Amino acid sequence: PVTIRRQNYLPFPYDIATVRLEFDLDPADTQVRSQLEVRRTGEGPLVLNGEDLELVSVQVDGRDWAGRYQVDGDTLTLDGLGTQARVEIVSRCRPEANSALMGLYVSNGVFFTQCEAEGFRRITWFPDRPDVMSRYSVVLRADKKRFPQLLSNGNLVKQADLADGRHEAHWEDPFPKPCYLFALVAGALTWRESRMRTRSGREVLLQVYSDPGSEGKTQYALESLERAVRWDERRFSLELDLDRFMIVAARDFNMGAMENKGLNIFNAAYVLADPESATDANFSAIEAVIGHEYFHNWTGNRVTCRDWFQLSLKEGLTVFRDQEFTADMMAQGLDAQAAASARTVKRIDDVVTLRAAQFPEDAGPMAHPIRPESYQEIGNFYTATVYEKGAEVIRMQQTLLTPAGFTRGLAEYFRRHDGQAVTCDDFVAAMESVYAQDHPGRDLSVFRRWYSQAGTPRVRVTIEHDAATRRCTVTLAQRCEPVGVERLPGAPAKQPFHIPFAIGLLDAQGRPLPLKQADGHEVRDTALLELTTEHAQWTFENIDARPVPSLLRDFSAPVIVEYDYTDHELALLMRHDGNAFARWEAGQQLATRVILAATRERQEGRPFALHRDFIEAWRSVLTAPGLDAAYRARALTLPSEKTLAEHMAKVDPVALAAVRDETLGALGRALADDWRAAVQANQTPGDYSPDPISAGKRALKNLALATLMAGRVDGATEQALGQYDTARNMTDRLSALSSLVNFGAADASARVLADFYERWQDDPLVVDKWFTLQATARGTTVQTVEGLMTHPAFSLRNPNRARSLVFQFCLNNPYGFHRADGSGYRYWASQVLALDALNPEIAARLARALDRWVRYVPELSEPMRQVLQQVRSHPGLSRNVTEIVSKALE
Ligand code: HT7
Ligand code: ZN
Repeated sequence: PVTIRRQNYLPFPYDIATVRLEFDLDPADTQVRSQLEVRRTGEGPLVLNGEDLELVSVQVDGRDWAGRYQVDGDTLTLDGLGTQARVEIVSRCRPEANSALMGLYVSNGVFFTQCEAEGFRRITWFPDRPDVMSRYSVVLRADKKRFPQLLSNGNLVKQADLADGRHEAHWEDPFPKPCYLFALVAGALTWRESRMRTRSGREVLLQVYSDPGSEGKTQYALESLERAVRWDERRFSLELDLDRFMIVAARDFNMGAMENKGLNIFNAAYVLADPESATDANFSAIEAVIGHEYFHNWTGNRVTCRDWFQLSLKEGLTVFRDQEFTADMMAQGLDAQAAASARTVKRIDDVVTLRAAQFPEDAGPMAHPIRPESYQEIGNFYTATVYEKGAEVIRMQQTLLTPAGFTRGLAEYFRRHDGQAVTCDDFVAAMESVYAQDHPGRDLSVFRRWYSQAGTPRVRVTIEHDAATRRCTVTLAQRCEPVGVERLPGAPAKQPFHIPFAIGLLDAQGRPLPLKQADGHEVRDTALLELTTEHAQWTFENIDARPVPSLLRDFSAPVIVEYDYTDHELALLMRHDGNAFARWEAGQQLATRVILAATRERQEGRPFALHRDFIEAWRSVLTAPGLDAAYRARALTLPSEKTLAEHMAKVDPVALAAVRDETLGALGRALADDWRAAVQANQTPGDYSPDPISAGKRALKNLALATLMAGRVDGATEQALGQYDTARNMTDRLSALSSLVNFGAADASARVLADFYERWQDDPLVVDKWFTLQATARGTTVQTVEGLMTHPAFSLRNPNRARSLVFQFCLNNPYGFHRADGSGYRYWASQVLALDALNPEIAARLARALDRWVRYVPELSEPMRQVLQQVRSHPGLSRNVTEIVSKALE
């Protein structure tokens, strides 16, 4: 496979000012006529990309160009062009046969496109790269009965009926864009719409399209879009620049959604919701993803990426923006204390995701900087690193500049680059211009290393206290092991990062100490230490006794902190830390310590016992006054197996999962009365609302129910069955079902599972939940999953369905997947290969399940290695999967 390198970037030697596309849509055989206005700006022939296309004709300035063009694999090369030329290409493609869901495809009888990253080349021949920006006009023609709605980017300028029952629509997008933002949708769709006035007074039309019959489920999506439009105006003074903004839900979609200019295409899972069929988590994901795609209109579309190495320019920044949007929406309308807690809850959720998905990636064979240096298949680089770590890198810039400074920096970025395709470095330069103004003599040169170096830095903290001088010295020392290609001979040595490290100090009673530095600089209770070298020291004055440090408050940098707390200190922080994030963190650290110690004991054959102090620490959180339910639920949730595994020298996933379950069960039994009280105190009678307070109550109540079930506590099964039967929203129904399936008796569990399917079999998004529950259930084996694959509702071709069963089993069922007989791994190999024949992008995501095989105990790592090798040697393997398994085996 060919490796593409960032350093080899060259500008495209032609401008393409306008693109006119005419589609004669037919599911079996679609014809595309493309007219390009081309102007030479550099050297060489015009080289266009195309994949799976049948070339019909090539003309230049109205003349047949036969003999002066060549097709070589996936490129079309045109020679002999003058300085200016009109190139016209006619080609054909087969949307119905497109199971990869890249380019033009048909889902549930509707035409959709997906062009990012390199899907436009499956629609027509074109320089398929983000730095070629053009104005598009599009004509769509199709049978009017089967495809009554014909949608594309921009404004609808003409519609007409044609002969033979066909009709056409003409669309013009006033904004130049790269081809990855092109979109069309054609089919029979229903829609919901609203009009709003932007803050400069323009009226805009907002529309959400979906399958006929689903119109009752699009209200939350439309309201979320309205909230997103308002938020971007308020927070960053960014206004919707179009007259019409459309969202369309697709049943078959490779990712979450796509930000095509004015015509966002969404996985239906992030559009459709009502209280009966969608959970609190679904509602919150809908708002977040709608926000995310809408925010791309400025961060991604108005200013786009020069090349795909810069992907985090738009993705990291837009994830940061959607995180801020969600935090603001959660805090909206609450008093100051509740608002602060709601923001902390959001921060905790984001950090949990980062630690579970990105930290392992950053330590494994696919480790890459947020701006990768090379790739074989760009589809493999839509990663937690580019997205989630990318967002952390933006957040650190906001921390260093302050929110007001960051807003000025973003305005400067748009002032410099609106309408351009730029690099991550251009973004940092705009931020740096503000940073340097506000901090004379300083710059972001060390900070830029976050873009070029991979791996999670570790920061070791040392505290020294001198009773005589009443001084406390804090030393921070950072290190970051080389990862991925950084380990290869000749790779440059790793340099220190610029780490904003927020810290507080508590006295022995847990009271915050005012932080006065030796240079006279005084802050109330949190100091932001900027570590830019391997190690550095800060001294605080007027401190009587050795304090307890509260470290990396609000997770001010994506690093791992090393500090040897005593159990007593962690318990103190859990009770008293004024920083709610650090308070949560203390509980997680204590739980991690307890579960890891018990796992070691189990491996040594000793019986499980949960220490009294830990139970009391958990009781204190469960019963402490003044904590809201959402926060309490997070603070009482044990760290996930994925996070715990990162702390083990060699991972024994079954032992770990068993000990985590036993810990949960022991907490259920020891604190049964308190959990029962939590169930009673957090009922949400009345009409369902997904607001964060109600969702928080449901989260705590359902955690309590699951914990009681895990502890096999008297009355828990009846409680769960009662909740399942009487629930008036999907959150409560599914939580009860999940507790029963995971911890209940087999007959009760089978009965409710059958009942659930019976009720919801006509709703694909709920059927996905039904498959997921079974895929992840304790007790599920490969045989169970293979049985479910023969269910009439199962199809590997639909990514949501494949994710709900196959992915969930391989990624989130430690007991079933990691069986010592290797059956889980053989199943993984068979599914990677089956998916690869249909949809390489999805197959490559499944392939990553064994990324970190070397981290497992030898009884598991060896069979993992064998199946990885088997997949790698499979003839005809896609570039996508080849890259993943080859890197895993390197
Ligand atoms: N920017 C979008 C990326 C995307 C995508 C990439 C590869 C294959 C299919 C895809 N669908 C969407 C999503 C986003 O981050 O907003
Ligand atoms: Zn995005």
